[in-house]
Amino acid sequence: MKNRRDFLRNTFGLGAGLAAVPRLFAAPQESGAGMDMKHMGHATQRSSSGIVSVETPDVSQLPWRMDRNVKEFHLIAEPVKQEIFPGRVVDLWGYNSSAPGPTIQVNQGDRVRIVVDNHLPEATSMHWHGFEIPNEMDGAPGSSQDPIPPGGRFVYEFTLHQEGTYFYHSHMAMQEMMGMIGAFIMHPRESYKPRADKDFAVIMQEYAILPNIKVPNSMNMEFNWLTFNGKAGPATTPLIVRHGDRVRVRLINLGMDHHPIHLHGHSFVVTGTEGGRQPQSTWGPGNTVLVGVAQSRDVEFVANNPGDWMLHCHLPHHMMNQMSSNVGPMTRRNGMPAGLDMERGMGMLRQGSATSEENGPSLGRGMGVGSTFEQRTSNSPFKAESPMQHQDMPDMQHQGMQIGKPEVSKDANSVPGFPQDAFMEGPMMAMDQMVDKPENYGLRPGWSGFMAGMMTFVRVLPPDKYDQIMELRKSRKAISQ
Ligand SMILES: [Cu+2]
Repeated sequence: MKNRRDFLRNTFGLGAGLAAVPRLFAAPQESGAGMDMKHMGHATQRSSSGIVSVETPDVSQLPWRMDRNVKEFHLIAEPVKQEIFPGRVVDLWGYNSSAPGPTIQVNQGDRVRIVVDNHLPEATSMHWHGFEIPNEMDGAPGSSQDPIPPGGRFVYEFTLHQEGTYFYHSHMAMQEMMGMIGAFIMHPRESYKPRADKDFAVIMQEYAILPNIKVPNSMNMEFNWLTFNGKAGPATTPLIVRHGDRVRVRLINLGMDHHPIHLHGHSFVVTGTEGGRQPQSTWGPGNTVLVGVAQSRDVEFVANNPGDWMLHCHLPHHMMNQMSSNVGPMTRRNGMPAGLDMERGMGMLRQGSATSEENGPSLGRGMGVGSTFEQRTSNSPFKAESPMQHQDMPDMQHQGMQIGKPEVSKDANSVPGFPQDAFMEGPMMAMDQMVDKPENYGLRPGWSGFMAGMMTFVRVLPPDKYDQIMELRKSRKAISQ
């Protein structure tokens, strides 16, 4: 892209800035019914009205059946085992065996019925976030309905006149922090203009789960597992697009933090919020969008820059896995410190000020251990007996990890602050084989050592490489069936 005018032309669809790129879909018919999603799988499909289905990498699509003129869906609220990272299976609560729950896609104007069964050990209630529907269908427990008791069922039914990126979630606050959310896409009657060639949804969640624990601490105020569609990098599945595609990414956030989502190598425009499509007059170029709690943001860009581009939350701690104050020091201190009581674990002060010398370190709170006054919580030089200190440590394999030798200088241990990323990012953490999948095919060897938390790729591929990955995906699916 040469200049801003080109950017506007490409991104706003104001001209043929991409004439050299072959169109891969037939010319659309702008009229026609909404999309038929009965047979939608992972691959993008375009309806007669020019609308493409939304892909939610790592999350399934919820099937539906027609009951006369009503689209009927079935959701089961239940405890789930979710592998958020290779080998890290945690106990979450979600829908239909996944957290986040499966994605629902409907058309503007649809009459929709959603049967919700509660297989949780406690009451729940399903809220349809941002839906303009009758009050008794809103899912607000105690006011618009009685909560659904364990073993109970509630049938929601409404007509949807809106369009945009919505979501469903439990309206019980602690259950939200156990994973209970799913995307709910309302396709417009007529395709948005300009039309997208690829449409993705990414749900952001966060959990506080200490090492060796499987259940999130939903009471915690700080989080050490950050996920895109239920996976932490490098287990996230890249978004695969063709060079020249117009791409829409729908970002949805439900948690305790706001996430500045940043895309490398491209400028995008924000085209929609949790309230639906925004008028073009509001679109301005950017590369980072703050997705606040309970918000969604649609961004669109023309994938005019080939390569594997990171898409990630830009909060540094949200690009890490299993962060807790004891993870770094654990490798070089004796044993693991015990957690503290809840108040101190949450960083609530009992005396003094937060910035005082004795309290300062405990601001790395949340996991409990960071609040232990007696222990150093800053990164500190290795102890003499630490195996990590051996610079000549041979490359080794540990549970499928590649574990290469990090590059550190000879005097590293004498540099205040060392280590920062030396043992948390890079060859030490690479696990390319463990996260092998068609979408990762052809990434630079060792790539996985630098991906964690809310990180994934937008892979802008030439047509032949794109087709190759789609073929791999198909054959992989055939094998697994
Ligand atoms: Cu974040």
